[in-house]
Amino acid sequence: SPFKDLTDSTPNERLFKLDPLGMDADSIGRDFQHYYAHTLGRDRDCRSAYYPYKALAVSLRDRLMERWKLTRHAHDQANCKRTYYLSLEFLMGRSLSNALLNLGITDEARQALYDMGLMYEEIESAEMDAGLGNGGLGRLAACFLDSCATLQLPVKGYGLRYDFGMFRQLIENGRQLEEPDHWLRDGNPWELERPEYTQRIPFGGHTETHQDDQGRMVQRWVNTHDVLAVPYDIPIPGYQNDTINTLRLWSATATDVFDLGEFNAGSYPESVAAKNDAEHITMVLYPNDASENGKELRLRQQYFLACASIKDVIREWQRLHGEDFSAFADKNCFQLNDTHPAVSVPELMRQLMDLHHMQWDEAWAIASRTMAYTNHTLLPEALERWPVRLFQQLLPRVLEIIYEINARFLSEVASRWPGDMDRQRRMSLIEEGDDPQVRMAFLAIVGSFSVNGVAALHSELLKQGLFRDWFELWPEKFNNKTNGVTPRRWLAMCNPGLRELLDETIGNHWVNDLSQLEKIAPETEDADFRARWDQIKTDNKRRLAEMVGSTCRIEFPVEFMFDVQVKRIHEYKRQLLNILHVIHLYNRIKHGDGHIGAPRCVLIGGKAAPGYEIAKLIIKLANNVAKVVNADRQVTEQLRMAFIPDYRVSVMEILAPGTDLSEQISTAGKEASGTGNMKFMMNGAVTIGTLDGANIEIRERVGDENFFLFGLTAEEVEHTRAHYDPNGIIAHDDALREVMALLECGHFNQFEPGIFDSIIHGIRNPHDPWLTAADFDSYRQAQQQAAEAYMDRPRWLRMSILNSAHSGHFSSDRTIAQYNDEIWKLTPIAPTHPGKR
Ligand code: T68
Repeated sequence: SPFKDLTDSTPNERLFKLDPLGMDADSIGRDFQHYYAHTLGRDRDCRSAYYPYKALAVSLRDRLMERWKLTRHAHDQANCKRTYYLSLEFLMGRSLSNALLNLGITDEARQALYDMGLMYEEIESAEMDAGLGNGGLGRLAACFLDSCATLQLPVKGYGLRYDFGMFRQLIENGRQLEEPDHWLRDGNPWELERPEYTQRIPFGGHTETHQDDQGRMVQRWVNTHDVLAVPYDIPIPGYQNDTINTLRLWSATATDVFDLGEFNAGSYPESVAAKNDAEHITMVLYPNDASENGKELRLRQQYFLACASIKDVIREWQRLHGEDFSAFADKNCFQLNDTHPAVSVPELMRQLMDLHHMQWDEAWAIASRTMAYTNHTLLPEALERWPVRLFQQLLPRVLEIIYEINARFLSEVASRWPGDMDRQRRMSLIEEGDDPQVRMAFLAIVGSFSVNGVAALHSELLKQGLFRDWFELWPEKFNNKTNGVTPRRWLAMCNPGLRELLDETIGNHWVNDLSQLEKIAPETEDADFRARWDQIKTDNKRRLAEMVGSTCRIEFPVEFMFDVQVKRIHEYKRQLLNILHVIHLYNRIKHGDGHIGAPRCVLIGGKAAPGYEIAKLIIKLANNVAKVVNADRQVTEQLRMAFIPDYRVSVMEILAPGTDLSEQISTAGKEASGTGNMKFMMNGAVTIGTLDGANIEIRERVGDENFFLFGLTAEEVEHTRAHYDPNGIIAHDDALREVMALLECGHFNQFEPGIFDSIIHGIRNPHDPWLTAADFDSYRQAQQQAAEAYMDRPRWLRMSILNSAHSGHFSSDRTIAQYNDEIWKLTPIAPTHPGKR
């Protein structure tokens, strides 16, 4: 200890009794100046926006820091139950504006900068997105953390600190190129390294049986190659409530920097090999959003997260309770974000038994009462299964425990359904075959007291399909938690114009009670209110158009309807259907149709997994169609199209407020929930969509007349498969036939013959799983209705206002309140900040 005398409290008092930092423009400005000039050492010659960003970020971090400690203190004092949100992905985006909003000092900081001659907007955009996630699943985790802090729930996020996040997407000649996202290059002012909480993570080796002190036979995992997990903490501020929760991200390093023996022998690569191997674990995020990749490194990442996080939780437990684990299950809950951290089930068993000397039954009673599992997909290709041989090599002790869990579980199945061997085979955690596999979803269900889907339809389909046997066995485990998004980032922060109108009309309590938006519904009948709504939307469209103009070099006129589809590129999401519709409109205009209903700007954006060839080809098609459309003066009077490169959180913050029509057009039964749909709705976009995922609940809330519905239902999709005849459909549908003819004659690939053949064959294939042709006509009609509605200004404005008004249900505050009421059962803790008194 650096302290002279620990019994004397004087040095501690001096060190830790700090005056609360000022939250006014002057105080913020003074700190900013100090960091800018003294810490960062910049002067008036510096033209980069990065250093002002950094100076402001650090000034804010100071203000978060004091509240952060108080929150930790309050949680310790309360000895409360806690939840840990385990996720391989947290798609945080930028933190600066969010920190300002949640600290309640947006205006003060802007004023401080203004006084120094700086522009906030420039400084804000100097921040890199923290892109530690693929899409919906990772962004959901980020929204959940915001809501947990806002509801003052003691919830901690655990994830990985990837050196490289989601790749950066460049478009060259219409095709996607991937570049590494080196987001940490200039440092990350929001993180706090905590080397004192480093954990040791074992890999490899083998197991052996030995006798413990009490003469019991126990297993030992020996000869392991260990890797260190170093935590980095990120503050998660609640909305103006002095609560700061924590996101703890683990970074991998070697136990030794290099092997001095190898170095002295002149073997330099060998001397650092172990370090490189270790650091590979958290080097890069796997960029697949909907297919397992079966790579050893991915399993290493999963175990690394599970082992480090559980050790960390147990370390904290021991700090407060010593070796007494009797109340552990009452005080701790792990929420598994999909099966990616499901190895936590056997890992908690391992730590309780091997490291804390518990017997199986005692350990199982704890583990199976602490874990809860959220499923995010029904797509079979996304269901994780790991080869048993990989487990054997990498995690031999964990595999033994999985076998034991399975043996005990299967005997439970046998006594419930005697002789039903087929059921035992179906439900086994191990899928037999030439290369036996561990079924991670089943492991998660066996080990959890709660299993939930992410929208009503999805949760129903889980019970009837994928998890049918399990629902029959344990119906009480299954529940639904319809997703939500945070209204702080996705309304208050990204749409300041609308925030002001809402504050003026209904006060500002909607920011953490979004159901209050209902109060603006009557305003639809007020022409002045509609005019202001219109003005705000138009301003937001201008901002969107500026971004499209500067990144795609295509002009989007604000009078046109802005029709937007942004999400990962996947066949089931049917960006192709959207493109076919653009080709249809183009074809009508070229045939002299002087009026396609409403002039339109179609915007598509999203990343394709690097190995997903068809998805990459869909991007190429979108770009080629856009090129033909935008090059034709006759067409651009009514129709324009752009593909926005490198779609990410900070891009959505511009898109959601400026969108008129939100495209949510997945094949019914395939999109578990969708969350982009909610962000658009909140910001007054009208949805064109299928009865899929949360679209169904969106339509229920907003009313049929304010939603453009089309397409087969999930049930009809399943019935259609048996007798699907896309070529018959194409032959009988003039519009679709002409679209296909344009595609097939190479009109959009004149100098690149044949490149779209696989897409064309896909549409014409009777086994097309996504039934694109089946929904085309109904989609075209719904689009026509949307265009007509758009041209009726008062009608469209009413629809737009009502979409916002009824979006309250889709706040992640509501979702998290339900997780807490029905799964976690945590008590909110309110810390008090001395600055408040
Ligand atoms: C999404 N899933 C669902 N997965 O597709 C979406 N998968 O409907 C839902 O709204 C969202 O989750 C939130 O519940 C994903 O985003 C992944 O990103 C993913 C990543 C790795 C492996 C598998």
